[in-house]
Amino acid sequence: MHFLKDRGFALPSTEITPRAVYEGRRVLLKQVAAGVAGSTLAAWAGREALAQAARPNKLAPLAGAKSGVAGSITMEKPTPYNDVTSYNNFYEFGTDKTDPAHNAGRLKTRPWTVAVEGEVKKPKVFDIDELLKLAPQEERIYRLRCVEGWSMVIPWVGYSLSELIKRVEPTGNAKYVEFVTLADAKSMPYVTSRVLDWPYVEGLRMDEAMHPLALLGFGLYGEVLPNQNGAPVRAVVPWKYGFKSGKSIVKIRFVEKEPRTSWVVAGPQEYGFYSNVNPKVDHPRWSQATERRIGEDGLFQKKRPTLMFNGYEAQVGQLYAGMDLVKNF
Ligand SMILES: Nc1nc2c(c(=O)[nH]1)N[C@H]1C(S)=C(S)[C@@H](COP(=O)(O)O)O[C@H]1N2
Ligand SMILES: [Mo]
Repeated sequence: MHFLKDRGFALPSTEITPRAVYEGRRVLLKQVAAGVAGSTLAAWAGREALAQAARPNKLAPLAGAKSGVAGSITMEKPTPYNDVTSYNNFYEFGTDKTDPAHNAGRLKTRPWTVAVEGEVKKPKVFDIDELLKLAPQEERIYRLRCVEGWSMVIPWVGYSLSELIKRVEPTGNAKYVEFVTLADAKSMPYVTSRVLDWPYVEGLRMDEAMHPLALLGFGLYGEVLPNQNGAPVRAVVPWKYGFKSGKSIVKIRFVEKEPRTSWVVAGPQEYGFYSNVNPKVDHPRWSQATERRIGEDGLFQKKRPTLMFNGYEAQVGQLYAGMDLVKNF
């Protein structure tokens, strides 16, 4: 099943995910029968080995007080640390799920600055250590639902993005926020590839960005972010598909027009700007009705139903009142 890997460069990410994983056991068994599942199983076994490995060395502690933001602590069981940090999407480091864990060690997270600019009264280049202390760090336990059909539960450490936004004072022209992430060919082997349009760009409408659940994340499991999870700072937007949550941010721009985000550029029929988790709107190539929870069990774990807005409907539903969510997918 070599071909999946070889075709990787020509296709959007989701095609790279072993189909058997998201289509379930029935398809996998069919493929086993056809003799093509070898590398799917090998990839899965390799990832399992990484996930089971003892934690190498702990990262610097980053304490977060339990958040009081409504809906910010899910009662679901957090995904084990080793799964959260060994099954990743961070295409700058490769397209296999274990590539980021293997390759992101080269990323240098100090010195690091985040330029906040555009339609704001107080533009500023923040040093990462200043940004870390801008507001009290909180622990938020969020579900993360990838557009590929898997999910995790991650105890993040960070603070509401709105804390930063308030301080830079957006002008009346600021309608959207654009996140630009690092594209450094020296440390990121895939930014010279054509997998995506680099740098990785994502964006939110201003009211979405101001929602208290939208997080600027600096850590997980009480420690600073591992590089593969987007160190030293990333966005975490729990009601949207995972790709909206850009990793290793270097620039935050306030703009008037909807940003041209990397995934919309890559496949506008498949990835919309809104990307709200929605079990009723299928991806053109697969259903979004269910998801596989990483780390819970083996490859044959029963799927869970996917929830509207990833379970955050009570908190964020109002942002989309009156909008056609099939058109604005
Ligand atoms: N810069 C950057 N950010 C990114 C990605 C990426 O490839 N590059 N992948 C996205 C996708 S598809 C997902 S599902 C989440 C995964 O976050 P995690 O690996 O920490 O679980 O990161 C998102 N942020
Ligand atoms: Mo994703």
